[in-house]
Parts: sequence; C-alpha cells; structure tokens
Amino acid sequence: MHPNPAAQAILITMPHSHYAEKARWALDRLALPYREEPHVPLLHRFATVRRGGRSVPVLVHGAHRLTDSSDILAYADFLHGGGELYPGNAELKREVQALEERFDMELGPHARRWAYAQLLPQRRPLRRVMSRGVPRLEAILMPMILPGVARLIRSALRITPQSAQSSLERVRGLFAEVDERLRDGRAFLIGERFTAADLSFAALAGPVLFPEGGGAAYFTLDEAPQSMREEVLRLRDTEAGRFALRLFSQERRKVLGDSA
Ligand SMILES: N[C@@H](CCC(=O)N[C@@H](CS)C(=O)NCC(=O)O)C(=O)O
Repeated sequence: MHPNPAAQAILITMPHSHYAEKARWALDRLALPYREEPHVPLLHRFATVRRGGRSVPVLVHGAHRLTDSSDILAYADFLHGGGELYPGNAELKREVQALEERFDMELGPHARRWAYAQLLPQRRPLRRVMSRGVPRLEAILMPMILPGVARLIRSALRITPQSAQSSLERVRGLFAEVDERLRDGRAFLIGERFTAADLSFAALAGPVLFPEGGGAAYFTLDEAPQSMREEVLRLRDTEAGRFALRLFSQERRKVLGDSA
C-alpha cells in the first residue's frame, strides 16, 4: 500500500520517553506533519495496543502503523525521498543502521534504567514530567496510579541498586566508545553528515544528559538527587556528552526542505 503523504500522522508517545523523542526528532527534521498524542505510562497501552503495538512511540499514518522507533525513522526518511537519515551509499547505510541498533539495544535501556533508579522516588517532578500534555482524565488519574506505575517500572526493568550501577557502567562504556570514534575530530559519527546514528545517540542519551532544546519532558537538573546531578555533569563533560548536546543545540530544530 502506498502511503498517503497528505494524511496527517499521529505519534503516540509518553512525554518523557527518549525513544519517542527519537521518532519526534526525525518527524520534525523531515517535516512530516503529525499530531502528537501523549499518554501517561500504563494507560499508553490503550492507545498502542489498538494500533497493533505495545511500547511507544507508535506512528499512525493513513493505513500504516509503525510500532518501533527505527521503523518510524526509516519510514519518515522514505516519505521524504530517502537519503537524509540513512546515506544512499549501501556500506555507509549499513554502518548507520548497525550503530542505531546498538544504541537502541544498549544505550536506550541502560540510560533509562539508571535514570529511573534515581528519579522514581522524586514523586512530584515525576508526576509533572509524566503527565505533560496528556488527556485531562489521565492527568487527573495520575496521582492515584503513580505508586503502582513506579512499582511496575521497577519490576519490569528489574531495577535494583546493583542493576542500576551496572547500567551506569554500560552507559559510561558506550560514551567512551563514542569518545573514541570522535577522537579524529569528525563532526558526525558516520560520514560527513548528520544521520540516524547521531540522532539515535543524542536522543537515547537524553535521560543521562537532561538536554535542553528537545521535545521530551525531563526533570531540571536541580530536581535530580545530588549524586545523579554530579554524574550527569561528568557525562556532559565527555566528548560524547558534548557531542550529544551540540546535536541538540545545532540539529534538533533544523527542518529539511521537502526533496520531492
Ligand atoms: N524498540 C522500541 C523501544 C521503545 C520503548 O522501550 N519504549 C518504552 C518507553 S521509553 C515503553 O513504551 N515502555 C512501556 C511499554 O513497553 O509498554 C522502539 O525503538 O520504539
């Protein structure tokens, strides 16, 4: 079925989800018109399951349902005419996809686990970020369901002090790998241009960097516990951290003209 580019897309999200930010960044950059439909955790399932998904983000576009952030990036790139987020050169494209997958499988989950371990006890800011822009009824229900949501997140992500610490080590390791890659002074992770690899790294590092300029709802640094703040500042002060923050400030609001 051929996509109907005129139909307005719907992006189902949770306000604080870094995978949702990954998709949002791609849609914004490639100028695909969409309406965002944010939900609080748990209640998001009513919106995702009936669209054939489970987690957020889900993109609904005409008859199309994209239930994974990487599929959304590939789809948006295709609609835009191709070659923007994924290079035309097959070898480079494979490298970009491999890095994107690595960040999806490792950086996303480990950054999230460590961040939740620090932030789940901070109920007031947690409630604020998780309910930004959600339907009114969900915002009203949020204080009642938040304790259960926090328990569910802890058990689903197997959060313990030990697992959180080992996730932090994994994040530091990934940052060190990105530091190494950037050591030759390159401006982007692969090739000469911004690609899905750069976008994925920056978006999925969001929970450990608290970047400004993106579309995800985050705590302010002041609201985080002291030990987390110190670690965030350390990560920001690496090559990889500076690189991600630069992408947020220089690339996040860039909108590419339609190539069609
Ligand atoms: N592979 C998925 C992962 C998305 C993901 O883990 N989303 C989280 C939020 S950051 C989620 O929706 N978790 C709740 C659930 O799975 O129902 C993607 O890239 O879209």
